Amino acid sequence: MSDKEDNEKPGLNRRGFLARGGALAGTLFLGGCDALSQNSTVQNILKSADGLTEAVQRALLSPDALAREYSPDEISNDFKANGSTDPQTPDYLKLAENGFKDWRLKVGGLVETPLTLSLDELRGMPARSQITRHDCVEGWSSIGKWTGVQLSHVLDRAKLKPNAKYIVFYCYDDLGRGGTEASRYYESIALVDAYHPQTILAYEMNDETLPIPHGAPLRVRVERQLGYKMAKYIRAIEAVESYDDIRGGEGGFWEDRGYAWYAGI
Ligand SMILES: Nc1nc2c(c(=O)[nH]1)N[C@H]1C(S)=C(S)[C@@H](COP(=O)(O)O)O[C@H]1N2
Ligand SMILES: [Mo]
Repeated sequence: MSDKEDNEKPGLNRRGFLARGGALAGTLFLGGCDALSQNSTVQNILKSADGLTEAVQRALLSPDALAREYSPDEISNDFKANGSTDPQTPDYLKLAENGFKDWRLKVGGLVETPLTLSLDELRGMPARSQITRHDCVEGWSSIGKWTGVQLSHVLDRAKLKPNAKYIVFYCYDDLGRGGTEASRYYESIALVDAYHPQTILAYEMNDETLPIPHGAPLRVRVERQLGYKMAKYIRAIEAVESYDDIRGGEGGFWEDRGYAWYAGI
């Protein structure tokens, strides 16, 4: 665990929370002479400092916990497709026309080795499958099986620079209908989520090639997060130190329109 969670969002800065917890505990122990620790108020505070330590540990450990995985018979028959389901941008249509043979994933930003990967190259990397539940903020859920390469493999191949803190996904669909780069879908996640074992770049859904409504040719699955974090129609991945200067500055298409950046579940 590093500064991955140091995401500068009010109320969500686990590091800040830890720092404050440590300072509080330190103050109490420094003042902890016998007479003081007999005092019931002080005892209660000491107890709550224990609770605080536990809360800090939970807060620090929980990002690594796995999302529940389901059995094949629990897969939804009609997994809902949401948001963009049929991108009409000219570059996307051209790629779709020949089954995404010319599609390439660009991996850049704060990396030692920028990459350009074809679907075959991604399929040639170690694959992971998982059956998980997708929860959309709009209030629906569906269970599906996803197969792809762990994002950590791709990032390790590109070798992140030490100052990289977030991974940004740029998509082909112009959900904002602005007709420009700026109105296309994008998302960002912290490194702790990017390196989570269930965070995969999926090219298959339910054992079939990922269909267009669900993000062909490649979408990310970030299983501990709400649906809008899981960018579909990915075209590029960028490692950045901050997303303040990207588009609306809030770290994602929906975030720029008021959604929370951290959508952990
Ligand atoms: N590029 C892109 N990614 C996207 C969206 C989108 O509109 N465009 N919608 C998001 C939302 S709100 C949800 S719930 C999921 C929907 O994924 P699905 O269509 O596979 O159900 O994709 C997310 N990723
Ligand atoms: Mo969603």
